[in-house]
Amino acid sequence: MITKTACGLDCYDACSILVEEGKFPKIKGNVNHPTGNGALCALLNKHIFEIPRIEKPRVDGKEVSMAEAMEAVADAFKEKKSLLWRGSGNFAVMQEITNLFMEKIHGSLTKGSLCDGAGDAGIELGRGVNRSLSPGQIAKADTVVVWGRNVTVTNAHIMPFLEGKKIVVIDPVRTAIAKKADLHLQIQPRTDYYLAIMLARFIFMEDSEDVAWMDEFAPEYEDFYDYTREHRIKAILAYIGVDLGDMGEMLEYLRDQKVVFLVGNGVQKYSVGSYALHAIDSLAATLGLFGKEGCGVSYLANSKLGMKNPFEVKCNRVPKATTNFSEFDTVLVQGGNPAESMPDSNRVQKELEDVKNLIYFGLYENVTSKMARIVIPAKNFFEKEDVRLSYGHQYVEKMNKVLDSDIGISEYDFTKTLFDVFGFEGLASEEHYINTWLEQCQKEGEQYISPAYQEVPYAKGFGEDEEDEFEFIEEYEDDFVNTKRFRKHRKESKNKPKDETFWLLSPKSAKSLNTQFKRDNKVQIHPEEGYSEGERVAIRSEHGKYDFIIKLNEDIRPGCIVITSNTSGVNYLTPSILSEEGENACYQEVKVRIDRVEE
Ligand SMILES: Nc1nc2c(c(=O)[nH]1)N[C@H]1C(S)=C(S)[C@@H](COP(=O)(O)OP(=O)(O)OC[C@H]3O[C@@H](n4cnc5c(=O)[nH]c(N)nc54)[C@H](O)[C@@H]3O)O[C@H]1N2
Ligand SMILES: Nc1nc2c(c(=O)[nH]1)N[C@H]1C(S)=C(S)[C@@H](COP(=O)(O)OP(=O)(O)OC[C@H]3O[C@@H](n4cnc5c(=O)[nH]c(N)nc54)[C@H](O)[C@@H]3O)O[C@H]1N2
Ligand code: SF4
Ligand SMILES: [Mo]
Repeated sequence: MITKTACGLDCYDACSILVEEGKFPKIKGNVNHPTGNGALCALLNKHIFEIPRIEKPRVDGKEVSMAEAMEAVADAFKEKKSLLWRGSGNFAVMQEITNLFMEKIHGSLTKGSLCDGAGDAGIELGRGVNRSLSPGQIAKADTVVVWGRNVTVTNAHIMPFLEGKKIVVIDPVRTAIAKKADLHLQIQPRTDYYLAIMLARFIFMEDSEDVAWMDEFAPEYEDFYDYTREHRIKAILAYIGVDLGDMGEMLEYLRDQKVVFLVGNGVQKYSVGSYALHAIDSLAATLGLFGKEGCGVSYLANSKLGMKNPFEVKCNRVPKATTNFSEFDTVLVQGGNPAESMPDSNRVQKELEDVKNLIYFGLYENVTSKMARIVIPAKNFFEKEDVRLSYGHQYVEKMNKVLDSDIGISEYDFTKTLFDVFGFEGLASEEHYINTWLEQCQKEGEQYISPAYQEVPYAKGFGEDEEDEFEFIEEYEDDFVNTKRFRKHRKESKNKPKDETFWLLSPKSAKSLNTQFKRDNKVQIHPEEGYSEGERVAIRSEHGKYDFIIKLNEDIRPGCIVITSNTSGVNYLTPSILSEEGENACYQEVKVRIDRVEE
């Protein structure tokens, strides 16, 4: 018999999966799914079944039964101050059911994000709500601008929708798609805001703006034009690392045609991340790219838009990216690995050490699980019922339990056990919650679709009720280049031939899902920086230091290094700060130095 489920990993694609039951169940992609092509990625084909699971619960280093471990969890939650810090190791909706218990004990949850929060905030400033642009619409574009998204690695199932299009890539790294693109602007990191503003200014200068559309939907465009003119062309183009020729070429791909900007996480891992998205949206509005077939800006969409969340609770919330764990007696880490995935590992690990009861609820051993007093193995997404929404497309999948396992406990059963021990009332059945999510969806035959889905988003207008105008960006203040730490780097390098600090880029890896699955130990750098393949180096920032092995790569922009997000130690280098909007982590708001290590 063949059963259906969907991939629960935090990924744009949210693939539908077919499972052939039997002694050795076989999994494969669902060819009949609107965005699937029958193939799954290496994470599912290989790594997920190779990595050893945590099989037995532990309390104070000793293996115990699940019942004993859950008793210890319940005792820990009798302390005064408790926090639930949930990661995105499993992206399905039932992860959030533990909120219901936290509300009952007046515990704390987190707000903000490690991931897409800054960009999301920038989109809301312009459009009011962050709607999904369907792959079907992307397929109708003439030009697709892949802007800070490493599509072949993180979003492989979008590739068939890009076939035959003119492709422009904006990325400091010559990624696989950049190599095949019609144009690649290998810009300096953290300059996307400027690039978008410059392009908008040029569009106005050559009268290519869409006046008819803006008169109706974005009437403040004269002010926006004035705003773009406050930006000096020559100095800014030099800062971005492009010239007038590049700009001219780029305009060829934007002018008088259907354009989609496929924007990823890369542009917004900064304090000013929201401005990058707001500026890109403002450029799109100048070109009249909203509310039309084959046009738009696609970012990680708000997958819960239009849905009533049964796990929405009123709790105190602390910022996720800068959580002070030591303020709590009990911390439940669920589906995450903050000791490695959060910025500023030195600070985070010290804080976690000070927590009296650190509970790790997850699948795999990692730095967080090793530090925990109580370890609860979870069931993986094949072993429980759930619902998968997607930030990359509009389709919603029911996730069925397709494998049996003696290992672990589901989030529903974990919550139910705690409700029972504490004598709390009001937890409905698992089926009730699953149905609550599914019943809100639109349906096309058997296929569930997000209730907020619109074939052509923003056709009537902006905001939740589609009655608002588009709001252009009108301010940008950037302290980073004027801060002490930045000046210090420049001063130190004054007497040397060149600036010896590097931008630290930490994109995703094809072999991992953040810190799940294969880990790495490399730093990638352009050969002209003078290091040798295999050489061990110490990389340091003002936040910490860690050793990595050099891997030469001509595709990296000089002045930058790449350490993928699955690399042990990368977050010793990153800062505990929040983005100006969206309370997001700022993994790339840092410059680093490289020291050779004598061996
Ligand atoms: N330097 C740098 N760091 C980054 C980033 C970056 O770009 N640069 N990216 C950031 C981003 S975008 C994200 S989203 C975060 C992700 O960071 P986290 O949310 O901390 O995710 P992971 O590190 O992948 O850890 C996920 C854990 O979830 C557990 N897990 C998996 N499935 C289940 C389940 O069904 N139930 C339970 N209970 N547990 C489960 C696994 O054991 C795994 O250890 O990392 C961030 N970290
Ligand atoms: N295989 C795999 N797939 C994944 C994940 C994974 O870990 N592994 N993680 C999932 C998660 S949690 C997320 S959030 C998504 C994110 O997936 P993406 O949106 O693709 O984000 P990243 O991989 O972080 O970075 C994307 C690109 O941005 C570029 N970049 C870096 N800095 C800048 C900049 O300043 N400007 C511009 N224009 N580009 C820049 C990088 O070089 C990189 O090519 O992927 C998901 N999919
Ligand atoms: S990780 Fe992404 S591409 Fe791979 S199977 Fe899951 S949803 Fe599909
Ligand atoms: Mo993410």
